[in-house]
Amino acid sequence: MIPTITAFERSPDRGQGLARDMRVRWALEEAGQPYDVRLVSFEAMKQPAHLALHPFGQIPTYEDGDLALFESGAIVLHIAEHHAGLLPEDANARARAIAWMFAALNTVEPPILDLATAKFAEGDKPWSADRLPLIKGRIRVRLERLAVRLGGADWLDGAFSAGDLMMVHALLRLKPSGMLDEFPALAAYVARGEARPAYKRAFDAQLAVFNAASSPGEK
Ligand code: GTB
Repeated sequence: MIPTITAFERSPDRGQGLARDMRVRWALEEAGQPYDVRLVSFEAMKQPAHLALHPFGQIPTYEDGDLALFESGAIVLHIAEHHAGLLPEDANARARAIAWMFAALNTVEPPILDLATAKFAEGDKPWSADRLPLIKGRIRVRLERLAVRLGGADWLDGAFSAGDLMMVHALLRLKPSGMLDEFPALAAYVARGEARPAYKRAFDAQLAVFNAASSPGEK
């Protein structure tokens, strides 16, 4: 039995790996776990069949036998707990790696998401120009502290872990803004994540979906 995840039928990022199925694909690739993908349209995500899996009608979801999960963090943690390679064996190191997963999701990612919302969903609002520098300031505060903690290390706490996977993916969303380049150690950290063979396999798989949907003959 291999797990099935859901992903966008046609990703708004044009296959650049920013949608959250990417973190699940990446974790599965790191774990060496084959998986199936069910592609869903925006319409299908809001239909009862998908809402039964995901209460908010989003991707990604994860189904494995009797288990159905939503939330990319919960899915990656589940994969990491059931396969070697994404969490340390030592109990304290494991707890710290999980703390980095939460830090990525709860502390670093929120202002990064605010920036995307302010630019793309609220860019036409009269207050948008005032809000953008405030959000960028909040992101910089997080990046400064993260860069200090990373220091000259390759990964946040010893070997690469699910904490790094989540952090790198959250930071990737900043690339187009140029803000990551203000912190060369973090830009290099993200590049190290992208250079991992498992990341590349996951990226290529989701890009192939977008390319297939965009090829001539497809609607
Ligand atoms: N907290 C949830 C998780 O981590 O799993 C959030 C899930 C989520 O936001 N899913 C998005 C979704 O299904 C896709 S990933 N949206 C459809 C909807 O809500 O109706 C977010 C995302 C979307 C697009 C880009 N992009 O184009 O760059 C990047 C990220």
